[in-house]
Amino acid sequence: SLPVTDTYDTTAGARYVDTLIIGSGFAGLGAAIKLTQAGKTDFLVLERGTEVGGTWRDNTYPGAACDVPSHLYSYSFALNPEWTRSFSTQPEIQKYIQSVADKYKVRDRHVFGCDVKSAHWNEQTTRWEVTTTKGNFVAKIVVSAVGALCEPSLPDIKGIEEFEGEIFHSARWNHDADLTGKRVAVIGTGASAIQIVPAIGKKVSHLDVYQRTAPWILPRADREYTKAEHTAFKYLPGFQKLCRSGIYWMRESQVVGLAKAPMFMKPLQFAAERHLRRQIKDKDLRKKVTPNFQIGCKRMLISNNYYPTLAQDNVDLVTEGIAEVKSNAVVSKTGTVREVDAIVVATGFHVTDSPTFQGIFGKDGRSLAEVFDEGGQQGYKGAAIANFPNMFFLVGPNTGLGHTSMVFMIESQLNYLVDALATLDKYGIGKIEVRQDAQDRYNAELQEKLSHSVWNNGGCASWYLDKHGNNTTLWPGFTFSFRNQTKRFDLAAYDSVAATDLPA
Ligand code: N01
Repeated sequence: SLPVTDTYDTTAGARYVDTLIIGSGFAGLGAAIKLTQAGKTDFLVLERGTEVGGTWRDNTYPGAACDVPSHLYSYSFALNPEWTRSFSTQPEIQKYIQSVADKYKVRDRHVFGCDVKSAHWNEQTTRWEVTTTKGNFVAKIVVSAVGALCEPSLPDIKGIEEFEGEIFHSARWNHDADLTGKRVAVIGTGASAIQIVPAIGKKVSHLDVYQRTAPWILPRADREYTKAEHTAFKYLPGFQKLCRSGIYWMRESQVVGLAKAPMFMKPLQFAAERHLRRQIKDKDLRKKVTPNFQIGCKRMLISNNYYPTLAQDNVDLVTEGIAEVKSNAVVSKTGTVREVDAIVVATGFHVTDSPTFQGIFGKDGRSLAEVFDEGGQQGYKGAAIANFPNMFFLVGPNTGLGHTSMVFMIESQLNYLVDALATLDKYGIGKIEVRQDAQDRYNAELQEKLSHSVWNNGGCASWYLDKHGNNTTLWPGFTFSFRNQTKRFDLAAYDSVAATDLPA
C-alpha cells in the first residue's frame, strides 16, 4: 500500500490509494478515526491546511466561539472533561480537535498542505483520478469532507479592490494587522460579525457596522465551569453524559418549531425581543436592529455583548447599504463617506455555490457545480449523489442544522460511511452509485417537509436556500431520526457492480 509521506512530487505518476478523504475538519478527521478502527489501512486524508480542524482552524477572528454547548459539540467517542466553559472558544475547540487527532494517532494518515484541484471519475477504469498540489492520485473511493463553511464569500462591492488600508475576511483574519486605535468598518451582521464587533469594539477608535439585515439575537447562557463541576466531569463519566443528553434534548425540542413554523417559535421571539429592549435603550437604534423576519428563518444568534457594543459612542450602525468603497473610505447609498483604516469582511461563505463543486466531475463528465446548477443541490441521505459513483459525502446536501450540534450529524454520517465501505468489501463490489429514483424520492419527501418550515416561510433570504429557492442545506427533522436512517448502509437504494464484473 501507499507509503505515507507529505512530500509528494507533482511530477511523479499518480499513486494508487484505496480511499481518499478530502478535508480534515470534524468530519474528515472523524472518518480517519472510524476507518482506522474498522481496520482500514489503505486510505489517506488530503488536507489543504497545515493542521487538522477545518473551519475551526481557519476562523481565528477575535471573539470566535461556538454557539452550541461544549459537551454536545464534541465527538461522543472522545468526550472532553476539560472544557473550561459552557460555550467553548475557538482556541479551545481547535486544541480539542488536535488532541483527538493525536490520541487516535491518525496524523500520519494525512497529507497536509495538499490542495485538491480536481477529481474526475474514469468510467473505463472505474477509478477516481485526483489532482492536487502534492501530486496526482488514483482511488477506488473518494470521501468528500470539505464542509459547508470552507470557502469565504467576498461581497461584490464597487471599488472594493481599490481599498488601500487593511482588508480581510473574517475567516482569514490578518493577525499582523493591529486594529488598536484604528477606524474600522465591519461588513455583515451574521454569527461571525456579532462576535467580532464586541471583541474589537473597545480597542478601535471608531467602528462602523454595516448591517444589511438585522439578525435575531438571544441571550448567551455562557459561564465558566466550577471546580466541582470539573471534578465531576473528570471522575464521574456518567455526569458528563447526563449533561450532554440534557443539552441534546433541550436543543432537539426546537425542531418542532423550526420545522413546522408554528406558534412554538413565539416564546423564542419574545425572549429575543426582551433581550433587545433590555440591552438597547435608544429608540432609533432599537428600531434599526429589530429584525423584519420570523425568528429561526436565519440562524438564531446568541450574544450578551453585541447590542451593548452597538450602543457605544465610538460605534455606528450603518443601515443605508454600501454604494462603493474608495481607497480610504466606505460610501453608503445615501452618499455619506466614512473614512476607515481597515475593513473586516464578515460576509459568510459560499455554501450552495461552493467553488469546490467545480472541480469534481462525475460519470457523464458534468461537474458537481453543473449538476447542482441544473437540478439544485440534491443528494441521498447527504451521503451520495447520483452520477458520482464511488463517492461518499460527509456534510453533504441537507445535513446541516440550525439549532444543534453538527458533530452529532457527522457521527451519524460516519456510521453510514463505515457500513457502506464494509458492505462493498463484504460483497466484493467494485462500483456503486445511488439510484436516481431513490434520490428523487428522498428529495421529494425532504422538500415537502421543508416547505412547512420557518427556514422556507420565515420571510428571509439565507444561505440555507439555493438559487432555485430550495432549502438544500438543512435537515428538517429530529437528529435522532437522521441517526436512525443512517444506522445501516441501504444497498437496495444503489446500483452496484461486482469488482469481478468490471473491465480488467
Ligand atoms: O456568515 P453569514 P457568518 N453587503 O452568511 C452580510 C457558522 N458560524 O460568517 O443577512 C453587505 O451568516 C449578510 O447580510 P444578509 C454559522 O452556521 C457559527 O456570520 O445576507 N452585507 C450577513 O449579515 C453561521 O450561520 C458561529 O442580508 C453582506 C453577513 O454578511 C455561518 O457560520 C460563528 C453582503 C453574513 O452572515 C456563517 O456565519 C460564526 C454584502 N454584499 C459562524 N453579503 C458560532 O458557532 C453578505 N452580507 C457562534
